[in-house]
Amino acid sequence: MLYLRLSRRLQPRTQVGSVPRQSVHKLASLKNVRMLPPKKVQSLLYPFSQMETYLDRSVDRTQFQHFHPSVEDMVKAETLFLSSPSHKIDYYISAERLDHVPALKQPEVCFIGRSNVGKSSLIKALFSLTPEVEVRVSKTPGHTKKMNFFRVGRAFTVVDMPGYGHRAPKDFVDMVEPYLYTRKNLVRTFLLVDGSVGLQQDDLIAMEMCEEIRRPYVMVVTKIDKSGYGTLLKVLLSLQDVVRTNTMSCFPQPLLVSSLNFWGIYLLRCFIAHVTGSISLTDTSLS
Ligand SMILES: Nc1nc2c(ncn2[C@@H]2O[C@H](COP(=O)(O)OP(=O)(O)O)[C@@H](O)[C@H]2O)c(=O)[nH]1
Ligand SMILES: [Mg+2]
Repeated sequence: MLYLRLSRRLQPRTQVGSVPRQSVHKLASLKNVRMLPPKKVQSLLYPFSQMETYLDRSVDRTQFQHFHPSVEDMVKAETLFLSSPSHKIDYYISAERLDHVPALKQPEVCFIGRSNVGKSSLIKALFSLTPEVEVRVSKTPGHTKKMNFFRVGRAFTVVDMPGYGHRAPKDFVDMVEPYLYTRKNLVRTFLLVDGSVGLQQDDLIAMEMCEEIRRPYVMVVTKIDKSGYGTLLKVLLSLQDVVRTNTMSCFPQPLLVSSLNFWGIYLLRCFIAHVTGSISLTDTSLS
């Protein structure tokens, strides 16, 4: 009888009209990831490490490891991406115009890049511990026409931006550029480039714009699951070259991610937690 009552209690409740709880991906949390074979853990946590063996000896590795937090730091950062009654993570608001953007005090990070580069998918992967946060991922390019704001408790906000390039240059010029110039609480811009196609003309223009704005930004290479290491290394080295020779405000280390299989998601969570001042890193030996 007691067993029956207990098991009934432990079963998820589905009320009429309530939103069914979505399941959390098994790779969303480091708790599960750390139980995988060490090589797999290494590639999920430090995606660059799997490419290192293919890199010519003459290439300086340290430029790819400026930010190299410990696993413990990543665990600390992960707790910020877990919603709780005292630390609610939710979709907050969308803005179609700059004057609709809410004034917020907490630090903010934003994701920009060409349409279809994987901005929304990346934000979804970052929030995968809280899958009920609604992040729209489209099959058609240029879907995100609004700036979408997500609140991570009182710690920081994350903004998903309309893409540039295919069919969406106007939104970008009208909204994204003035936002980047004027947003006071913006602490970092993540500029995404598609690792399976490499730097495009539009990406170079976006980098130029970020340079003009002179606020700190970071290159993020997306969809690294799509191409082989050879192609990816070529993309990475040419990007590194552009960053080294043409930029002042860009973080020297591009971050590698795959939202599909979670490579680099834990490192990026830790980077965001760090730049928003939400955690202090304990192990900074390589950072
Ligand atoms: N293979 C792969 N596909 C991805 C990845 N991230 C996004 N995509 C796909 O790329 C398309 C565009 O993604 P989306 O996040 O909507 O791009 P956005 O326009 O920049 O927001 C979708 O079909 C995604 O499923 C990734 O890491 N790997
Ligand atoms: Mg999108």
